[in-house]
Amino acid sequence: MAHVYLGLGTNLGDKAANLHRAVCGISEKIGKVLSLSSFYETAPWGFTSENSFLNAAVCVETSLSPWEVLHRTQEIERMLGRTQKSERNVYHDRIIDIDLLLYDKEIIQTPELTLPHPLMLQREFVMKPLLEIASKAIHPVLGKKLGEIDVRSASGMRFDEHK
Ligand code: PH2
Ligand code: MG
Ligand code: MG
Repeated sequence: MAHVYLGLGTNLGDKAANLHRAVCGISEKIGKVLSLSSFYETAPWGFTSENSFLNAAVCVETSLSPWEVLHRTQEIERMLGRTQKSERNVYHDRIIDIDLLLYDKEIIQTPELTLPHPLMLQREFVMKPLLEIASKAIHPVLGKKLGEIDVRSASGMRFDEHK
């Protein structure tokens, strides 16, 4: 069994309901949800929108591979009505977004999947909920517990420095 941390975000419709539905889908299709963070209202990051976000993080125990987890999260996104995918950091409003943040101590760099999530340390909307449930989880690239990483200085790092 592996532990996978997922980041959830939504900025359309009934956002709390969207997060709850995503957590249900995750427990049905990916594995046992061991922890769920609080829901955080956050300002859109990296694009302009009138719609604020609700963000959360979950820890899931799974027997699936990272790629199977990725495909299942995409299925759940489609099930909840997501149509558009972000491409090359051009973001859109969305019903639900489920991102893989950490999968045990796996370091993976493929066009389809990068783990740990290459932008997680730069994003307060990811780190706030994640630190609530995973301050003792290890960031395998930095070799440190998340709670021991100086997120302020890490957020100044360039994308490819901790890829
Ligand atoms: N997700 C993005 C881009 N910007 N901003 C906030 N506040 N929350 C998000 O989940 C988010 C974002 C890309 O997936
Ligand atoms: Mg995302
Ligand atoms: Mg995504």
